[in-house]
Amino acid sequence: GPSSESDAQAREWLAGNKQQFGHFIGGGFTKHAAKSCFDVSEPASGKLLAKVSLGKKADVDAAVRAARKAQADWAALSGHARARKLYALARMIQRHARLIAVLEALDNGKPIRETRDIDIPLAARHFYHHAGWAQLSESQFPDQAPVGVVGQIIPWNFPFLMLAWKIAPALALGNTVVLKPAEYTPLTALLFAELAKAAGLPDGVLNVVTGDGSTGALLVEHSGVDKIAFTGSTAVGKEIRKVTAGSGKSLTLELGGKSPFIVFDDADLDAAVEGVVDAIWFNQGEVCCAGSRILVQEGIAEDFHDRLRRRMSKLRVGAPLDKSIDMGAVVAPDQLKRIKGMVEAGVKAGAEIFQPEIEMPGSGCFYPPTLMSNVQPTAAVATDEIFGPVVVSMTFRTPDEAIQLANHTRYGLAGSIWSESINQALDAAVQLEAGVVWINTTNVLDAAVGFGGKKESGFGREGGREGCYDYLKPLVWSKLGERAAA
Ligand code: TXE
Repeated sequence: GPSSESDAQAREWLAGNKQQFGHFIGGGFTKHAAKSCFDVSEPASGKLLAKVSLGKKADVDAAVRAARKAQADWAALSGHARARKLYALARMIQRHARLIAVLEALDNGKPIRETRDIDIPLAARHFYHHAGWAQLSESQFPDQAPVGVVGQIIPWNFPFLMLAWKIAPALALGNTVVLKPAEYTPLTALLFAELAKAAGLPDGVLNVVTGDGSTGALLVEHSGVDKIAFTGSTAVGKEIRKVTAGSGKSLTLELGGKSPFIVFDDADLDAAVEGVVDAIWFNQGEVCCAGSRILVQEGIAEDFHDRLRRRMSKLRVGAPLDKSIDMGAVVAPDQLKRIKGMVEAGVKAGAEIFQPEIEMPGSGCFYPPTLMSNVQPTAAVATDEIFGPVVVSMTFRTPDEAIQLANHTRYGLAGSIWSESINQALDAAVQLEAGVVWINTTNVLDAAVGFGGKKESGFGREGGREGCYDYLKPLVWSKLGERAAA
């Protein structure tokens, strides 16, 4: 109907590729590996979208070789010349925004409204922003050189945006890339490779090898890779750190979170309720910096929960291409099972559960918006990342207790504070152990601001000047002073 975005263009692109893909290496697609491939399906319907090749050692070798071959020439370009290529990529994304947005919604299950208004425009912005850094690279980083060949491994929650976060700074500063997208959602990365070629990106500067964790592990172990940039689970991040330790490879990790969402008794409660909607029901809660742990001051807890439950009853869950929905499907049956299991364990451990009586699609990977209150701070639902549309809520009495509870986590990615008192909010903000703290807002990200974690949420920054340094290494160590003294 008229309220649904058309999928015709995306289906046409898939059909044009016979719904079969090889890897993108050295400027072109390799032959589809029919004997070693995996299915990529729509989580909302279970329908097959494409068969995608499972990267083996020979594929990773070929991609790393292509990236190595291209690196010296790419780095030797002037910053201005590289900037022109990044601007071309940004414009290419804008020109094909609708196709990318629809393909992303089909592959991931998230609402078209979000891919159209958030994921894809932010990805374009990331390339524009980093074109600026390329332009300024000689003047801003005169004593730095590119790291070299970078292996980048990304998750499935923001497939296209994470691709932009990884690729844009790497290319801007003269590195070449082998990207390994997540097995659930490799399609927009393959489309991007095709668009990058059309935008005139030199062969080998960007290579995409599809596959699962075994393909990612091959990239991590590869001796021809100078740096690994990983976004994903803390468990895999720890494994990658072990494998790369002592190898000389640079490493940045952006891992999980269990970010606190603190509501003080002087907060604007309706604004805070809207904040929760953004914090945990945006992208079905599959957000590393999701505000998944509400800490609400005792005196207002009942009122706050009442308002929140009323708001939850107005959320709409449905097909990704329906423009009127708030939440789509979670990414895959495995993830749905995982969410269900964690919630059931939480209920067994004594939590109270609220799920609104809203219309839900009859089949597909859908899970309702869920509030769990009366949660013990030590319960698994309170300590472990659920990565779904489930928020837990606990109460506190004093600001000190709020900080203690907030920091009582192995993670440290983000935090959100709601209060009408600037002193109270700032006092709390500086005490939170988190890479980013928002006051009276949440999930605000920008290409110009370094994003990253503390504690088990990882290290390294993406975005802005800080993010640039993670794709550079010192070029010269000047001994001039010493010589002059001698
Ligand atoms: O993540 P994985 P999964 C969390 C979230 C989620 C859970 C499991 O809690 O429920 O992790 O998701 C590649 N060497 N997050 O299993 O496995 C893999 O192919 C190299 C939070 O999907 O970490 C994919 O490309 N690579 C998170 C990527 O790593 C390996 C986003 C992420 O997959 C590998 C995703 C290995 N040994 C999940 N094993 C966030 N912070 O945003 C897997 N991969």
